[in-house]
Amino acid sequence: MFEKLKRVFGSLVEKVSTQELSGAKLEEALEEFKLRLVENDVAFNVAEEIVEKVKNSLEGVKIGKFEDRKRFLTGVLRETLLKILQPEKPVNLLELAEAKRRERKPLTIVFVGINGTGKTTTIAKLAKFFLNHGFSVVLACSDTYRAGAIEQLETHAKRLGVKMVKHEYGSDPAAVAYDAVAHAEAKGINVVLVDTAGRMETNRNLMEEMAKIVRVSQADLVLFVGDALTGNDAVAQAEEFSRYVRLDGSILTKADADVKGGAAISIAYVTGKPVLFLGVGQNYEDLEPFNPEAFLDRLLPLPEGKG
Ligand SMILES: Nc1nc2c(ncn2[C@@H]2O[C@H](COP(=O)(O)OP(=O)(O)O)[C@@H](O)[C@H]2O)c(=O)[nH]1
Ligand SMILES: [Mg+2]
Repeated sequence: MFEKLKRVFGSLVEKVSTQELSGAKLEEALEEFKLRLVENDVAFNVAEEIVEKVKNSLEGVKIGKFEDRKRFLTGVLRETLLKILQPEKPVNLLELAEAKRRERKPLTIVFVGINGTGKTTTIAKLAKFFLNHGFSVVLACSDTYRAGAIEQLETHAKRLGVKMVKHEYGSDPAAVAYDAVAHAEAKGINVVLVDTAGRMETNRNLMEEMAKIVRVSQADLVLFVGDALTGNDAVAQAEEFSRYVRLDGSILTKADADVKGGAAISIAYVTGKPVLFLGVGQNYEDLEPFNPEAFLDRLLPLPEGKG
C-alpha cells in the first residue's frame, strides 16, 4: 500500500544526503517533495508541516558522513510523522473492553462514515476480532435507512453467531443503539458495535442524527470509517464528521487496493486521533491493526548500521 509514499520519502532522503543540499537547491528539493506528498494523498497543510520540520531541522546543521546525514534526516521525518500518527496515547480496543468488563459494563462503539466506505463489513470483522479474544458481542443495526441494511448485518450476525438488535426500517436509529446497550447490560455482553447509515457530511440533519446516536448510546468510542481509495475525500469527510461528533479514531478500509497511502497520515492529522486498523480485504480476517511504529519502519527504514 505504501510503496509510492516510501519512494517519495526515500528519494528526498537520498537527494538531500548525497548532494548535501542547502539554500535555493534545498528549497527546490523540498518544494518538489511537497508536491509528491500531495500527489500521494497527503493533505496540503500536512505536507507543509512536514517540509517546515525538515527545513528547520537542517538549518545550521553540518553533518559529515553521508550515512549520518541519511540517518539524521530519516530520524527527523520519522519523528514528525510519529507525532501526527500517534497524537496521544494509543487506543487499544482490547484493553478498553477488558476495563469495561471489569466494571461490568459493555464497551459501546459507534461507526460512522459516508455510504460504501465499509462500515458494516468492518463491524463484522471487529466482531470476529473481539470474539477471538474472548469477548461477547452484540450488533446494533442503527442503519434503519438503506434498503437491505438490516439483512446485510443480520447475515453477518448469523454467520458470527452473535445477536443483532434491530427495529423497523424508518425507525429512530438512536433508539436501536439504546436498546442494544440495554440488552448488553442486561445480559452481560461485553461489546456493542453500532452500525449506522452512511451519510454525506454535507447533510446537516443526518449529521445531527449521528450525534444523537452517539449521545443516546453513551458511546465509549466513535470510530470514523474511511475508504483509502478515495484519498483526500476521505480526509475531508473525517474533518467534517469530527465537527459533529467526537471522533476517537479511524479505520481506513480498502488498503488492499492500490492506494497511495497518504490518507492515513492526513486523517490522523485532521482528526488528531490515531488510525486504529486498516481494512485489507473482504474477509473477516482482513483487518490489520495499524501500528505507527511498524508503519514507519516500512515507510522510512533507518539506514543499516549503528547510529
Ligand atoms: N477490498 C476491500 N473491500 C472492502 C473492504 N471493506 C469493505 N469492502 C467492500 O466495500 C463494500 C462496501 O462495504 P459496506 O461494509 O457495505 O460499506 P458501508 O456502506 O460503509 O456499510 C463491500 O463490497 C465490501 O465488501 C476492504 O478492506 N477491502
Ligand atoms: Mg452499511
